[in-house]
Amino acid sequence: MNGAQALIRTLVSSGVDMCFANPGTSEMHFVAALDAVPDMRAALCLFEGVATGAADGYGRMTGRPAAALLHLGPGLANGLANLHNARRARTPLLTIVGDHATYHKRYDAPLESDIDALAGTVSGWVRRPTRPADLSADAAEAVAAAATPPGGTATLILPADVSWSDGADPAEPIQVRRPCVVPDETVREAADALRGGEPCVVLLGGTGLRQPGLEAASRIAAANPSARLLGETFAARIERGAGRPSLDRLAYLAESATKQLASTRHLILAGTRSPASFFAYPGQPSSLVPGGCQVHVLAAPGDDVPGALAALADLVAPGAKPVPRQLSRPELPDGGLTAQSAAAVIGALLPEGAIVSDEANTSGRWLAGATAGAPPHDWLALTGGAIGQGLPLATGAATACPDRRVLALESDGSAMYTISALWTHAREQLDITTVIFSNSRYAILDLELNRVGATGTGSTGTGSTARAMFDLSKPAIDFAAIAAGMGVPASRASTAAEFATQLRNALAEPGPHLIEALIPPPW
Ligand SMILES: Cc1ncc(C[n+]2csc(CCOP(=O)(O)OP(=O)(O)O)c2C)c(N)n1
Ligand SMILES: [Mg+2]
Repeated sequence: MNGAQALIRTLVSSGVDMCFANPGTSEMHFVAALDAVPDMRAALCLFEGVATGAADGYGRMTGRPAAALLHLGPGLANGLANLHNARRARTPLLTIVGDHATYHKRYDAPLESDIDALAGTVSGWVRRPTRPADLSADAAEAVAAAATPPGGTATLILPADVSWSDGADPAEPIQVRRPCVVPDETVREAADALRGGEPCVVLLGGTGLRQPGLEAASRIAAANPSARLLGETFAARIERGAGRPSLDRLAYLAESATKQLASTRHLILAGTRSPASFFAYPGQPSSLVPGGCQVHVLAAPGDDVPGALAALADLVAPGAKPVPRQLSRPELPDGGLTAQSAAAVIGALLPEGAIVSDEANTSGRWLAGATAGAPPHDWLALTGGAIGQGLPLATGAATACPDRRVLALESDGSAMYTISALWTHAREQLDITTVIFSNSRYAILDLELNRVGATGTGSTGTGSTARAMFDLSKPAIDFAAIAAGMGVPASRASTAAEFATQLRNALAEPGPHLIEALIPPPW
């Protein structure tokens, strides 16, 4: 059989059976082989950043890699920002980048570029098999590399002639090692810190944010009054809502995070790294760890984080029970639509088992509080700060979990980066309701302009060239029209009541919907 067929058979037997693709000529034999191996599903994405973000969403929800099929260096480059977000989320993900035939590369044809260099920025594993006989074994290794805890992106560069030539056979899957068990002495060190009675924060991340880890952490906090729990600021996936322990997140703004951590003497890290300010600001510290605070790494992201938390709970909270959040929803609000009233509507209507893709940016300020007591749901955040993640991520999550409702909460500026994801929502008839928080600004940048101290340079007034760089109102972006143009039924809401009616209807109907929530900017 040819390389492409053997490759796809190897992927399927290794557990990779979903491919988000934007192919070109060099990938034609891969595309043709999809007909020969019907167990591999494929979804067409109209921009590579949609394909990579969708593979991220799929991997976050299944724990298994999806493949993103991309076209040479430029295709990979278009997908890099969401591969960066996936790397930060530690999502298992397989990138397959088609390349020129091996013998063609030296002619420096127009699409020739340094794919290895691009792939190296996001992948710990990059390989370019040069013979069909090697391709399947390399593919099995690529899947294993992507799935090895804590998870990451592996890139298989696929020369066109390796894909089209005969002489390939499928390879056996490679067993992936389990997360590392944390040594007893590491757990004891954290237990000593907790028993000392000084103010302690347990900072949870990665797999520590699923129910078993949260329950163990909740036991620890219940039995140790000096201990507080916090979740990392931008988590790949949190299981939250009624029946699960609730968790405050470390704040995005360094000023607020510094207050949250002030007076902490011991910071116990479980599945995350030592916290740092998102950006540097003149005169502000980069590390968020307060002076005099000792950092204890209970579990690194590739470790058995829930196991380490359970072992710690058994030492310092033997009889304690986790404290589940009670079901409580906000009242449906009246009046004008604002980010705050929209959050209350979402909290009031969020369905059980929903998956939320959160790229609401400044409009998301009230969402955590409004949804904390909603029925159980998953929350997926923007992990790497590269905007344009939310709509693709929703694509992948909905593909992975067809029996669950997906809610994409999107700010307007971010939505525009990868807006063509809506077309894939429609083409695949995915159960995704997209809410666009249309504040007609890059609102966060109004704030950041002040925070970095750039306002002393003449860029203050609303009529200034600098402020105009954040204005999305001239011309106004008509998201309802854009969505309708891509086959997604859409509506606009300018009062809280309209928004509630439209959201309720959208969540009750199958297939994709978009609601453009017309809200004022936050400042
Ligand atoms: C890939 C990428 N490009 C640019 C930026 C810089 N950036 C951060 S926030 C932002 C604007 C966000 O505006 P919007 O999505 O409308 O959210 P709002 O601030 O209005 O809530 C930009 C351009 C980024 N973070 N990532
Ligand atoms: Mg905006």
